[in-house]
Amino acid sequence: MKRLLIFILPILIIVAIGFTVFGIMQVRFTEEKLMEDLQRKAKSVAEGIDFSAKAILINNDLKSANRLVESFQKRERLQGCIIYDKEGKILAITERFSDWKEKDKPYLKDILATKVARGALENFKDYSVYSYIIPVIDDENNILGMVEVIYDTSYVFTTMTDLWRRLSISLISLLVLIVLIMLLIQRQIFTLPVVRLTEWFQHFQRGEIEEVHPIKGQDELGKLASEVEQVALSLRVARKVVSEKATERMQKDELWTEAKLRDLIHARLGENALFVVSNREPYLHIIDDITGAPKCVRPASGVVTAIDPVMCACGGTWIAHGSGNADRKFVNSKDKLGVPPGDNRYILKRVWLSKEEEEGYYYGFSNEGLWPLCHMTHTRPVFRETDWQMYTKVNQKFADSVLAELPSKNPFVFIQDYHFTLLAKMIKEKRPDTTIALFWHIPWPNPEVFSTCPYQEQILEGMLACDLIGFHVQSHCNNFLETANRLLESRVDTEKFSIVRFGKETFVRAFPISVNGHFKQAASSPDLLKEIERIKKEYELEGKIVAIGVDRIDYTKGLVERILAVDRFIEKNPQYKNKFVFIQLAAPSRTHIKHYHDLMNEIDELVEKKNWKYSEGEWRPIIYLKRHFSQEEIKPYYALADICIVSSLHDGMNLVAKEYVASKADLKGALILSRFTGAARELTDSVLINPYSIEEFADAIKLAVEMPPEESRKRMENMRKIISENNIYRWAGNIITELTALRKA
Ligand code: ADQ
Repeated sequence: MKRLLIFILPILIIVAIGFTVFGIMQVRFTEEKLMEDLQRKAKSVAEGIDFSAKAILINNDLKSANRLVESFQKRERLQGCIIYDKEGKILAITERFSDWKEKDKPYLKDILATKVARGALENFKDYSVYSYIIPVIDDENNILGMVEVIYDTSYVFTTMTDLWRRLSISLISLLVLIVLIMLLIQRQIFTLPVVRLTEWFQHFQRGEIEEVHPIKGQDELGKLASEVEQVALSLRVARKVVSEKATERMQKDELWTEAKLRDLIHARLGENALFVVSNREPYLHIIDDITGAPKCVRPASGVVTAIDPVMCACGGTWIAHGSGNADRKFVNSKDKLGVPPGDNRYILKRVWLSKEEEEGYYYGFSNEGLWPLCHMTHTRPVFRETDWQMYTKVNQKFADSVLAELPSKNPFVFIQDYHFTLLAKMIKEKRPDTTIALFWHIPWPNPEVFSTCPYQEQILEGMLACDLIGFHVQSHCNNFLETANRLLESRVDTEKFSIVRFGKETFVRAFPISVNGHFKQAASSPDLLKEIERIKKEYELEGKIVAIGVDRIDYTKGLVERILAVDRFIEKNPQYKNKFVFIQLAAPSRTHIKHYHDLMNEIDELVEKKNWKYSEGEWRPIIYLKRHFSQEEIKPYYALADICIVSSLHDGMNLVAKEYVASKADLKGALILSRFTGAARELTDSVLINPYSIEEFADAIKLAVEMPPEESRKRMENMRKIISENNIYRWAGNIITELTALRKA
C-alpha cells in the first residue's frame, strides 16, 4: 500500500495543480465577463435616462426627479439612481441609498470638471455595488448636473462562489476516480497474479497440486513465474527425499541426537515451524556493570537449559519476555533477532512488559502465588487480586504476540510453565486449528493444596484448552488428573490419561526432562583443563575432596539445609577438617521478592558463621560464589568436583543433577540427590537423601566421600546411561510425536 501511495501521490499532486490553475483562469474569465456585462448595462441605463434628467434639471422639477429615482426602488439588480445638480449636490436619491452622501464621493468634482462619465465598484454599507455616473450636458455644452445609476454586484460573487464550489467537487471526484482506477490496475496486473503465484507455490511444493505453469506469458511476471516454477519443483523433490530419509532414520532405534530430532520435526511438522512461549528468554542483552558495554548472557534457568538445544536443533520461533536492560538495542522492527548470537539457529521474539506488568504478573502472581503453591516447602502462597489482573493482562499480551506470528494453517505452539496457564485458551479462541502443548516444569500439588488458589477454575479451564499437558513425573500427572476431577466439571479417562471437558479432550503425560551433551563434549579440552588448574590454585583445592552445589538462590533448592549438613558432616567427622571443601555457585534470583531477599541474607550470615567456626589457617569449609556463571564457567567446577550436592526441598526435575552426571565422562564422582526432586525417580544410583533430616544428610556426605571408587564408577556409569538414553532430544521428540499423533487422531 505504501509503495502504491508513492506511485499515486505524484500523479494526484500534478492533476490537482493543473486543475487548480485551470480553475483560477476559468474563474477570472467568468468574473471579467460578468463585470463587463454589468458595466454595459449600467451605461445603457444611465444614457437611457439622460434625456429625462436633462428636462428635470433644466426645469428644476423636483417632483419628477423624485418620481424618477423612486422608480428604481423596486428593481432587483438595478437598485438605485441619484440625480445631482451642477454643483454636485444631491437633488433626488432612491430611498435605500439615502445615507450615501456627496461627501463620500470625492470624484464627483472631477466628473463635473472633465464632463467624462465614470464607472467603478464601490462599497456601500457592507455590500459592494457598481456605480456608473454620467454628466448631464445641455446643447451648448454646459453642465446641468449628473445622473448616477447603482447596480447590485452580489450576484457576481454568488456566481463566482458557486463556480468555485463546482470546480472543487469536480477536482475531488477526479482525484477519487484516478485513485480507484490505479487501485484497479494495480490489483489486476500486479496483486492478483502475485497472490495466485504465491498460492500456487505453497500448494505445489506441499504436493497438493500437480498443475504447472501458474502464470503464462513472456512478460516480466511470466519470466518470474517460470523461475518460481523451477525452484518449487526442486524444493518439492528435495523435501520428499529429506522426508523419506528422515522417516527411515527415525525408524532406526538409535540414540536421540540433535539430527534425529531435526528429522522428526521435518517428518512430523513439515511446513509448520514450532512456536515456543516462555517467560524467561534464552538470551538476554544487558549492560555490563564494569565496562558499560552491552553483552549477551544466558540466564540461570532450567527451562532455558532444556529448550534452547531443542530450538537450536529444529529452528522456529521462541517468544519470551525481553527482560534485559539492553534488549531493545538488538531487535529488528518486529522485536525479533536471530539466536544464538552469531549462529542464528532460530528466531527470538521479545515481548515488552511495563514495570507494573512485570511486578504483578511475574513477581506477584507467578512467583509469590503459583510457585509456592506448587512446591511443598511450607511457604505460604500470596494471591492478590491486582496480581491476578496483571497476570491475565500479560497472558493476553503474549497471546496477541503469538497470534500475530502463526501461519495460516494448523500451527504448533509449545507453552512453557506456570506463567501462562491462560494462554492456550486465549490462542484457541482466535485460532482453534492450533495444536497446543503445555509443559509444566514444576511439581503439581494435590487437589487439597491447589483448591486454596482463588482462581483455580480459571487456571484449570485455561490449561484444559491445551491438547497435551506434560509433567516431569507420573505423580504430578496423577495430581493434575485428580485436581481436574475434583475441582472442575470434567470427565477423567484413566485408561487414556485424558480429561474431557465440554467435548474437548486434553491428554496428560509424563515427559522427564533432561540435558543435551553440552557438558560431556568439551570435558577434556585443553582450555577446560587450564581453567580447572586455575580454580584449584585460586581456592587451594589441591589434594582436597571437593563437593559442589550449583543453584539459583531459591528457598526450594534447600541451600540452608545444605550448609547445615556440611557443618554437621565436619562436626561428626573432624578428620575431614582441612581435607573437605564445599563450593556453592549461587545465582541471585527474583531478588525483588522479600522472601528471596531475606534468604540471600540468611545464607550470607550462615556461610560466614560456619566458616568462622572452623577457621584454621587458610582453610574454609565453604566457598560461596554468589553470582551468575556462564555454562562455560560452570563446566570446570563440575569437572573438578568429587561430589555434587542437590538438596531441593521440592523440585520438578532438577537439571543440575543431570548436568553433573553428563559432565563426568571419567566416571569419577558421586551425586547426592534429594528424594524430593523429579530426577530422583531416574537417578536411583545417586545417594538419595531427605534434606530436612540434617543427620541423614551429613551421613550421606560421608558415604559419598568414602564411597569405594569401584562403586562410584558403577553408579556413575548407570546414571550416565540413563541420561544419554533419555536426553533432551528424546524428551522433545516424545512430545512432538505425541502431539502430532493427537492431531491425526
Ligand atoms: P530451575 O528451578 O531453574 O528450573 P534447574 O532444573 O535446577 O532449576 O536448572 C537450573 C539451571 O540453571 C541449570 O542449567 C544450571 O546449570 C543453571 N544455574 C544454576 N546456578 C547457576 C549459576 N549460579 N549461574 C548460572 N547458571 C546457573 C525449573 C524447575 C526444575 C526443572 C527445570 C527444567 O524448577 O525442577 O528441572 O525447570 O524443567
